Amino acid sequence: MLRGGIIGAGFFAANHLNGWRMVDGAEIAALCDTDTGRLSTMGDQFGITRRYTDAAQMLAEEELDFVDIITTAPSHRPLVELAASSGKHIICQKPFAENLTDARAMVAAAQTAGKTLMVHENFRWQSPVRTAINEIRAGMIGTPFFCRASFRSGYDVFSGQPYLAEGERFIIEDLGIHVLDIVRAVMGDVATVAAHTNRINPKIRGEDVATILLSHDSGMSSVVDCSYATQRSPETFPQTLLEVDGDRGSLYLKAGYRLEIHTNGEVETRDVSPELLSWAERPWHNIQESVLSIQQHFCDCLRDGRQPETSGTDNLKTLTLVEAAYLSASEARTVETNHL
Ligand code: NAD
Ligand code: 89V
Repeated sequence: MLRGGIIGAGFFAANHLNGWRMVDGAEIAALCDTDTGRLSTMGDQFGITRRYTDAAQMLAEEELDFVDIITTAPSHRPLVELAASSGKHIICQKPFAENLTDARAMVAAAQTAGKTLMVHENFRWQSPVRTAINEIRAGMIGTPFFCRASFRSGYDVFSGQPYLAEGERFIIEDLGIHVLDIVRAVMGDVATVAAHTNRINPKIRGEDVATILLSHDSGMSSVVDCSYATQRSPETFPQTLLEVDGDRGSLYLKAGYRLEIHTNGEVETRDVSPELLSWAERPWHNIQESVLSIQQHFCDCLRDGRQPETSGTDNLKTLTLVEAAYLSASEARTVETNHL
């Protein structure tokens, strides 16, 4: 049984703790947060008695195989470097880092330590999205030549995560990052990025609308469009909708978790709704189920000696798309990813 320590007991941490309870092959032995109130609330809720306000002390005193970092981005680099130098395997929440320099240093730290580093980039593990990815990878629609990945919502994310309203960057860094990662999983790596952004909600600092055109290494193209300023009924938060054209058919992940595969003049329709786990609640159940799936993937990879799909090294490519999108939007030009 792998023994893990959690760093960060804030808004999203309960989902990780609930997930870990269901993972085969791991348990959480200790919890750390600099905020004593959050530490005791979360520790009591999940019956974790080994509690720390200092991550270095937790790593020194506990016999841990891995750490699960659930803090916001500014603390990721020091915590990943600390965990790597303490000889632990690492999971780090997205956004992996505030910039590519930090992210590359974090990957290097884990490599030097010989430890596995996975970014908790969970949207490609949402079961509806995963079904779509698997069907495409299995060749159901042939070779894909176009993908549109769309996330448009008016859901109030700021009440649970007030920091999202405060940063200079918002939707691309927090949400677009997930959608860009899904597109990488479907269409492969990206050569150029052209983005346009807007801020519609006057109460926040960053951009809440982004439209991004990607040109892939394969020569094919994708569009990522995301918005937290869209009033729609029914509200689709937190669904990513997909439209993928291939040379032998097309695939649609539509609102309400409806998957359609169009081939040979026929349409196959499936309900691919995520499971409502016992501890989950709508509409977050889609995300909550994916937390468990990516945690299980991490344990399976450690057991089998494989790299996780969203390893630190892999995630550098997703983070590069985020940086490229901001650069493109600010300078109104197309950005080549290999120049970043
Ligand atoms: P939060 O601010 O509510 O919680 C973070 C906690 O970390 C706080 O309690 C804070 O005191 C603690 N902390 C910060 N630095 C620390 C340190 N050095 N040592 C110990 N504790 C420290 O944030 P959140 O909303 O829980 O988000 C955490 C991360 O999860 C963010 O990066 C966010 O983007 C990500 N997130 C991911 C998803 C997803 O689906 N993947 C969903 C929501 C949030
Ligand atoms: O998944 C996330 O990273 C969340 C949210 C869905 C609200 O964007 O921050």
